[in-house]
Amino acid sequence: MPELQHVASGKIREIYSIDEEKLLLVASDRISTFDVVLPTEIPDKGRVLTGLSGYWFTLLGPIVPNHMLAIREDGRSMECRRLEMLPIECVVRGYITGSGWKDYKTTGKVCGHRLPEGLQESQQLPEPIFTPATKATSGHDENITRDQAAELVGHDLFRRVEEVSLLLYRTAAEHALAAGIIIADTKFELGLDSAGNLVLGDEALTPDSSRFWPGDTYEPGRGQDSFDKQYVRDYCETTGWDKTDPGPELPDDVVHATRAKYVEAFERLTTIPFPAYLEDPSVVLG
Ligand code: Q0T
Repeated sequence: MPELQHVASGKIREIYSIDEEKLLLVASDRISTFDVVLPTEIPDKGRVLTGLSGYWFTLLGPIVPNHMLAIREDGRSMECRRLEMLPIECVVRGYITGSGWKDYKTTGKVCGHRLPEGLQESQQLPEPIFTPATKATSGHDENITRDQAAELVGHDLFRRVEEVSLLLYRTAAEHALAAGIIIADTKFELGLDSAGNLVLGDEALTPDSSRFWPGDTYEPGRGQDSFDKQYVRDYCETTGWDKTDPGPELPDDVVHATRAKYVEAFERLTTIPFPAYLEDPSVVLG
């Protein structure tokens, strides 16, 4: 993207400035596991994630407006409205896993939510919970209480952010479950536009911003297989890698099986053949 000014880098994505009002979000084919970006890319992963985000933005647009303006011909770049991003990560959990499971086991609570006793790892919660986190500049986001989040964004806005996040998650998780995918949890990033409207930004409901589990093998009481990264994790566990940077190169069979899982997630959730997306990315925009 030589003509555009680079604004920010994530592990997987890059942001460029288009003009005063617009940004370009570019999703690479990089993949991370155990928090390390691997030296091997997964072909088309960035296109799958951009297409899925575009699909969800379209489907969920009636719940809350979003920053998407267009998906470019390359299928991996989304033109977006610039927003004033809120200083919290809007995490919703429908199942108890990850840092939520860790916090529950030690305190019986997650972000100030008192949960029933006797939950098993990966169990579905009685209802989804909003579990905000701070945006760590380096390292891991830290869970905060709803009261702390309300102090950070203001109490009135907090109530709207929580309500919108829960409704987005419920709607998407129900859609995904019908397609055989459990969205165990997800992270939204919300912002305000120049008129002060709450707007959904970032990527939404992708396997990089959520935990996707295969529905057919779900079983509480243990950690679940990852829908997208299971072959990568399993391979990495065979190598003796110590989970510090740099990670191992992936063999071709793992790359191809993993690409197929991303494409499968796209096709199950959207019911659009992935080649049709490659031909014309606007197919996800309704
Ligand atoms: C942002 C203004 O996605 C991020 O970093 C990955 C490289 C975090 N981030 C988001 C913004 C957005 C969006 N999305 C927006 N619409 N307007 N800023 C900046 N960093």
